[in-house]
Amino acid sequence: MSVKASWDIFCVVVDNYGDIGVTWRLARQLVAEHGQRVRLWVDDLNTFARLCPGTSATASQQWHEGVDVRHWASEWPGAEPADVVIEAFACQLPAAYIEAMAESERRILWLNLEYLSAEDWVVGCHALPSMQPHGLQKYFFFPGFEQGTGGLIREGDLLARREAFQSDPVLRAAFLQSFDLTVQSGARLISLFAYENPAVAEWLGALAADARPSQLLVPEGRVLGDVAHWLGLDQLRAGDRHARGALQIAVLPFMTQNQYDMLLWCCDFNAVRGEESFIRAQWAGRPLVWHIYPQEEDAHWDKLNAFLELYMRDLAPAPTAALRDFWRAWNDGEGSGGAWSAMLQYEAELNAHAERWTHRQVANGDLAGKLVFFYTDWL
Ligand code: TRH
Repeated sequence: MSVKASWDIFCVVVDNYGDIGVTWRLARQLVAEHGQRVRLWVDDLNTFARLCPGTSATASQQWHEGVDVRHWASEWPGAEPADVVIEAFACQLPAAYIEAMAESERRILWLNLEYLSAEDWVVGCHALPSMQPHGLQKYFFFPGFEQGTGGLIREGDLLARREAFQSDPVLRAAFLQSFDLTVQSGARLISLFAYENPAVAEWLGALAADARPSQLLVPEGRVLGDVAHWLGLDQLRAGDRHARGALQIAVLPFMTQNQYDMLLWCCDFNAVRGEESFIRAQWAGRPLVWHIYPQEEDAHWDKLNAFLELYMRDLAPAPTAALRDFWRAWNDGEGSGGAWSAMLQYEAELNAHAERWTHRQVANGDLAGKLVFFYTDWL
């Protein structure tokens, strides 16, 4: 049985949506499924408001879905530390807060929630403590894809909701209709969420030239410039529709996290990026490609290859090679058209594999559950 505790989650929005996307989802789940009391400290409420419409960009305190959301202003207002303190992605806690943790008579668990990686050292480093000033200890909590890691964020009812949605064409049609979309008979539905990516143009060319029609759904974001350029346009915005050959393109508004899940569930193939959308696409049980966040000195390639190694462990050699080629082309900008067409030969295997992978990940447990268990065990 889990203890009911108070949690402080600290999030600095470095750029994009991943940092707040992960912490907001985790905060909600700790409240909804584990009955925990959660404060989420966010330094950038404007970015938060994009994910959570209805949010005030100026309020120092507000409640959303049972989470006490605090603006983490540059001047620290002072606060009694919670029982469990999570600094997300190595953000720096306020010095006064750390002092208050050290002075507290309660035992306070301090965790750094790390970025997601499939590299093999993660299992060895997960949950290790490190000594901090004032005699405090901090534990490094690593999400991951294997037993012995912190798992992935997954809501308890997610798979059931996803399966109900995917098995009911009426739900899919209604969701798409809410964006004024109808699926053309026989068309392949694809979502696209990526950074600026030179691989996009060749890939769009392959889709336009394909015998089977495709409908590409692109929520507003950084990749739109590449799509516009390929179409010969200066810019694109939500609501725009274009067609070239067998390809129809629809630009959608940036949506809520729940809507974005449904978009992923609707599609036959999902192009995702970063960390959070990458995980959500895995829960969709459909083939995907990952535009990994580029890091200095190409460190992201190690992460990408480590994931592919794990993901393809029980996949036959031919689809393995085809998938690897397409992921490489997608991330290094060249050869995406040919690699896409080659990969389509293995569509059936890759579909079945995506579903198998989802269930393998479910068997690893989930991040929020593992955090709560870790705290209960630590007490
Ligand atoms: O926005 P990102 O590129 O975030 C990245 C990564 O997290 C990366 O690891 C980190 O280092 C960097 O930021 C600073 O991609 P990510 O992680 O997929 O986050 C996107 C979030 O946006 C995710 O929660 C899904 C959500 N989303 C919506 O809610 N609506 C939408 O329409 C779309 C396209 C995404």
